[in-house]
Parts: sequence; C-alpha cells; structure tokens
Amino acid sequence: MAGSKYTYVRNFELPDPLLPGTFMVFRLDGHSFHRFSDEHGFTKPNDIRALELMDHAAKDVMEQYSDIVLAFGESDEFSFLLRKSATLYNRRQSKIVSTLTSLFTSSYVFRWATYFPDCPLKYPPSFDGRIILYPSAREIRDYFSWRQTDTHINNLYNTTFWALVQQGGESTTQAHATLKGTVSKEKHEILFSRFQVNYNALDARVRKGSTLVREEIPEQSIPNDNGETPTRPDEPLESVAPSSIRMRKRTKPRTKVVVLHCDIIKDDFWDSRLEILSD
Ligand SMILES: Nc1nc2c(ncn2[C@@H]2O[C@H](COP(=O)(O)OP(=O)(O)O)[C@@H](O)[C@H]2O)c(=O)[nH]1
Ligand SMILES: [Mg+2]
Repeated sequence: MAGSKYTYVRNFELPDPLLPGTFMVFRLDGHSFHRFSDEHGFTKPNDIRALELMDHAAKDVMEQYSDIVLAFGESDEFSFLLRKSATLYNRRQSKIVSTLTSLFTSSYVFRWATYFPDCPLKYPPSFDGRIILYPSAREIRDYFSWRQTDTHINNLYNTTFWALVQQGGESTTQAHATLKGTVSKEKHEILFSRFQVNYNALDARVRKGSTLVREEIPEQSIPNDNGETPTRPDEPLESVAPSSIRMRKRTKPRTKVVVLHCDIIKDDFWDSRLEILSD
C-alpha cells in the first residue's frame, strides 16, 4: 500500500492478541431484552419460538466456525467454547468478538420471520459479546456448570413467579413478596401443591437450556473388505463412484451440529465427548 503523510495514523491501531494455548469462551447476551421481549410479545416465562431462534442463530455460528466445539444457551444469551489450539483470526480479540457477534445478530434477524411469522420486528435487536480466557479444563467445566445452574435457578423462579400471577391471580408485587427468601424446595412445593405442576416433568429445553455439539454423521455406505462400496440394488450403475474416489481415505469424519437439552454439570456428558476439552 502506497504511503501518504496520513499513513502514520495506522500506528495507533494496537494489536490485541489473546494468550495462546488457552481455552476461549465467547459469550453474547441480548441487549435490553427485557424491553425487546415485551415489545415483541414473548410468552412468559419462556417463549419457545424465541429460544429456538436463539438456537438456530447459534447453530449458524457454529457451522461457520470449526474452532467452536461446544455452545450453551439460555434466555437471551449463548456461550461458545473455542478449542485451546484455535488460531482463528490469529486470535485477535476484537476481530473474533465483532465477527461472531455480528454473525449471530444477523442470523437472528435473518431467521426472525421463520419463528415469528405474525410478528414483524419492531426495531433491530442487538447483542453484546465478550471473550474470557481459561487456562484449564477445570474452569471450562465450572464455567458451563455455572451457566446451567443459572438456567435452573432463573427458570424455577420464573416458572413459579408466573404461575402465581397467571394462575394464582397474584399481582407481580404480591408474587415477588410470596417468593422472597424461598429456597428451591419451597418453590417446587408451591408449584406442586397450588398448581399441580411437577417442575421436573417440564420440558428439558427450559430446565436444562440448549447445548450444541458436533456429532459424526454415520457413513451411508462403508467400503467392504474388497474396498468396494456396496450399492443399493436399485441404484443405477452411473451413480457408483469411480474406485479412486471410493478408495480415498477420509481423514476427518463428517459432522453436523445438533441441539441437546441435557445435563452438562455431571461427568457423563464430558466423558462421552472427550474431544471437547482436548487440544
Ligand atoms: N417473556 C420472556 N422474556 C424473555 C425470554 N427470554 C429472555 N427474556 C427477557 O430477557 C431478559 C434477559 O435478561 P438480561 O440479559 O439480564 O436482561 P436485559 O439486560 O434486559 O437483556 C429477561 O429478564 C427477560 O425479560 C422468554 O423466553 N420470554
Ligand atoms: Mg440481556
């Protein structure tokens, strides 16, 4: 690039690399979603359309960035885990944060009408984003346990609160007062004895949040001992791949992003997916 007397201003742009060899957690959160959810008539305590839209935007992000190995979302937030060895954008912090935040936001808007066909957007939503670095798997496990515990605490509170208001006829002020100082067991009890709601039987989506992982796509046709790919009897000959393609070694299995609503605090989830915390 040719220089000019103005070029020196570039020198004020400081590098902002993220420490190498550390796990990155990128978290975004809806800006003023209290207002956004009100203005767009989200159902209380949970709007499944809104949660599914968040999941879809997160899936779009994960599909474009292979360094993301896990995502977890609840309410108006999503956290993404990038592997330790990620070299995305040379680990430049503002480049990663701004690109991922803007992709998520544009995907949220792009897919809005699919989930809210009868409710046009009244104004453009926005999300903030940040990156937190963690040195080891222990903090990553604790980070995701923290977010899922938060999902549980908030959802139990909100479910009980809105049951008191919507079915119990209490004002929001009264419901706040009823729940003040109650522990988890008492909220379960209010739901069960007054509203015949067994909290543990509610949709896992709202109790556990959404966890996005990559899962291997099972091979449709695995080469047999002769190195030949079996074909279905009705498959035309032309569709059979040439042997050079059939014999090609697959280095990486093909994967797809799936959305789960499961426990991520206990060991089971992690023990069956060791690749998430590997380098
Ligand atoms: N009614 C409803 N509101 C939701 C839902 N998900 C998120 N919200 C709203 O979004 C807010 C998210 O919390 P927070 O990020 O702390 O608030 P913010 O600063 O206003 O974005 C909640 O307090 C709710 O008001 C939903 O499914 N239904
Ligand atoms: Mg928010």
